[in-house]
Amino acid sequence: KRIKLIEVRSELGAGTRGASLGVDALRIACLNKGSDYFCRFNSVAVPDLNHVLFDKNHFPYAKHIDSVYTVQKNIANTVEQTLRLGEFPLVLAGDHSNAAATLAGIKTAYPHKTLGVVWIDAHADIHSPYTTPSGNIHGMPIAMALNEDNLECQRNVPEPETEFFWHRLKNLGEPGPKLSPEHLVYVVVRDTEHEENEVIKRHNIKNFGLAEFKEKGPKQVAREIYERLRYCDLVYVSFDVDSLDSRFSKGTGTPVKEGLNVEEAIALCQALLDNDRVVCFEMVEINPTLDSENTMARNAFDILEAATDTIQNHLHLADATSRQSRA
Ligand code: DIR
Ligand code: MN
Ligand code: MN
Ligand code: MN
Repeated sequence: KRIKLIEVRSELGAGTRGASLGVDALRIACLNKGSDYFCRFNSVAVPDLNHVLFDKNHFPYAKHIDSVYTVQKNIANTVEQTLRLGEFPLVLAGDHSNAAATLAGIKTAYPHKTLGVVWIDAHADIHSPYTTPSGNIHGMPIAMALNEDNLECQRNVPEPETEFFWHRLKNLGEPGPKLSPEHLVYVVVRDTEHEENEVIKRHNIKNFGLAEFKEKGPKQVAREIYERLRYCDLVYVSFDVDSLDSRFSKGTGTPVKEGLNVEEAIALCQALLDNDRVVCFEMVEINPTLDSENTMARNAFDILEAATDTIQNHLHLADATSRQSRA
């Protein structure tokens, strides 16, 4: 079984421009560190529609949602095909809205399996067009996956065209929810709005906050996450680089203080990815236009490389075991 890199340069869902350059910033960090990382894996690029950022935005409560929908269909198909070919999709994406499509692709490849999600992020990304304060779709992928409008906390009245595309996005791939709330675990979420807090409370979604993370350490946190996800057949780990403390993540659209340091992020990813049920890993929101010396991407690349090593060791072990049982 091999890793396949899926590169998604869409930044339509972000509020700040530049996340489309994140994948290439990682590639430059790789070259400058003298690593052969990007030579070791096959990669495929999903088309982006970033040119529409120069057009008028017609959807104030879900900016460029028509184009986001087109991009997401392609991502979901690519992830699904990668899994069907027996490869491990490792997604490197611009803004985090794309993660909803990754999830839809996994669910389409495995419609009868129960999916668990580990969301490592400063943000809960659980807004809908009815609650968003910004209209930025990167704040909405978890709501898409849960099929959650959170009308209890409605503050916007989106126009019918927005509702049309929102409905389509929630039903991407297999119609209906891709995920149930008890199979979602947040790590270091710390910058949420009132509407998000309400829906998190209503569904009783667990967040391992920074204090709990520091107290327990990455290994114990990973153990407790897998204890919570024990009924899930498959696990998907999504890593937003703003989970890092803003001292190490200046080059992201919405940095937040009091987050992980690079060593903690590496240890957490290693502990989580050292597991047979993980079917996909993703890294998002690197924006090299916001820092100097490519610091964000250099930090992110160290995490990516460590995470990938863990995944690869695991895939090799699984291959060896299946060879043994065939023999
Ligand atoms: C905020 C920020 N909750 C919003 N979200 C971010 O605009 O919806 N998500 N930055 O990554
Ligand atoms: Mn338009
Ligand atoms: Mn995010
Ligand atoms: Mn975030």
